[in-house]
Amino acid sequence: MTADRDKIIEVLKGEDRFYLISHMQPDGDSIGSLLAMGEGLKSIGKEVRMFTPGLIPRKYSFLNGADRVENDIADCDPQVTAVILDSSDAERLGILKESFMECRTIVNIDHHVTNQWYGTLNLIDPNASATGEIIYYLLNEIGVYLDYSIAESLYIAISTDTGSFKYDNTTPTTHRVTAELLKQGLSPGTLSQRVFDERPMSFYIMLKEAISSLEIYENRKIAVMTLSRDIRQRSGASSDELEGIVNYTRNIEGVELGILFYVENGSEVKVGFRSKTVDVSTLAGRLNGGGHARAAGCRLYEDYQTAKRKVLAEAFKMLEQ
Ligand SMILES: [Mn+2]
Repeated sequence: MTADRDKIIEVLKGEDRFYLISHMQPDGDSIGSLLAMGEGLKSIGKEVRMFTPGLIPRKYSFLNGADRVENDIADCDPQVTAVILDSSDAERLGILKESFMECRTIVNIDHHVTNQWYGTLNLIDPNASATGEIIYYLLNEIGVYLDYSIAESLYIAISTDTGSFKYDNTTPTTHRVTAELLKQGLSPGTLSQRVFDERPMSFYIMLKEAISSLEIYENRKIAVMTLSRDIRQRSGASSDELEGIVNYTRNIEGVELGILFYVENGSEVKVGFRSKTVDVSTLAGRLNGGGHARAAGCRLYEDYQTAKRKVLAEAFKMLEQ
């Protein structure tokens, strides 16, 4: 937590113009938080532009405001307050980083324990299940009425980051906030079918490939799956459709740590970690990545075999402790 909270409330109330930015490879929390904050500030008369350095996954495009999110900025005015959401470090802003890091006031709102505190004002609450949970309280405090569409965006933010209220980051507060959101008449069944259950055929083609690549290490405590960009392209899946495949590694009985290697090319490998009890944010941190205790990731600029050797060496070390 941070002492900047009151100052951030002041800025949100007092300033008139905002750029809101969320991270690359946008997930439900980053998109939901961005749209809720954007629509909320607009509803109290603020001038708002919303940004994300990547395309919004199709399954979130129904959310109110999604069609107004921009991907680049040519005319960044450093006098406008930048509010950066759900991004543990500025690198997560990709091509937008340089423009927005020059803003005079940078408000950093996040719940990742690994957050780098790169804002001029920082509100980091690792106890919040999602950035959306933090936004819920901020919007209430600055006098925004949470209408149906804002509630829907916040519900998507919270339900995705808690894996439909299944992960250990789900707290009594999470449920209290969600209960308030549901009062707007949201339809949890329809939303979860749309966002969690229904997947494009390309996802299942990828899943089939991932499962056939399964390897088991360390007395069945570590499960590893590998996918290549080539396989992804052949399946027709977009990169956001990979989301969720990594969970299949952890869900194997007896497995403590699940790892998905996603081979980008001959010199870059993306790695996803999932665990049942061990802290994978520490593991990812040792490999210059980050994330949460049960879900984290990193990126190695090596060929697949080298990257795999390094990652497994760290993983073995961690499980021995
Ligand atoms: Mn998040």
